Amino acid sequence: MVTLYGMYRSRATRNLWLLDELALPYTLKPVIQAYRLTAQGIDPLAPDAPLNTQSPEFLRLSPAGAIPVLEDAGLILSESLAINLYLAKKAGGPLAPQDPREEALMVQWALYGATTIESPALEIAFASQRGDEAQAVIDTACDKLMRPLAALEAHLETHSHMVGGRFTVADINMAEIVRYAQGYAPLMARFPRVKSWLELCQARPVFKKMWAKRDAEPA
Ligand SMILES: N[C@@H](CCC(=O)N[C@@H](CS)C(=O)NCC(=O)O)C(=O)O
Repeated sequence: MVTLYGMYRSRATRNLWLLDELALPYTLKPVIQAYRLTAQGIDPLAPDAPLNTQSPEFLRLSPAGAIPVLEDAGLILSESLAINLYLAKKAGGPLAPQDPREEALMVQWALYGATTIESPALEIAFASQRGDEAQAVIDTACDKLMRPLAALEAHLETHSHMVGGRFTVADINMAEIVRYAQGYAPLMARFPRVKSWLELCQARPVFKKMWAKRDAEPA
């Protein structure tokens, strides 16, 4: 059985969503972000602090000090998108690449999402939780997102899904990246195909179940 280290309130959601879609058995070992403990006034290195991204025990597993991390029979894998591509291939089936061409496209979209969309989308997610000065941050992030979201919109004009004409790990990876900007309606309104593809992905029962568990986790 694989072990996933992380929290629902982290990028581990993309792995938890996929694991449940694949019906792969797993253990979720809670590891909280150190900065969240600090924000609660808890020293992440205190002997009684919960296992966190700066705990020596966790850093021995993954020196990058970030969640999620996957452990599978001696394989230690970080990077949430790489974890998902690995899990899909391990399980096989319709969510996995069927051949090297599909795999290449899935890697392409994961890298595109990670390098062009994720950071500005996260800026929107974080800024939306803040106060007055946030609009300037959101506007700058939206500017950065225009080109990559237009590329995604153009792709979805001629494709029902990211790869292979069916729901795959590539949809989960991209949906979980674009989700960070989803709350900013004026941006999403400019990309109607992206918006409806994302909503379709999130209408899946497995996503909804995963999201309910995320909501149940303390903020
Ligand atoms: N590119 C990495 C990013 C991992 C990452 O930054 N994770 C955050 C939580 S979503 C984290 O663990 N931060 C811990 C910290 O900064 O202390 C991935 O996709 O897995």
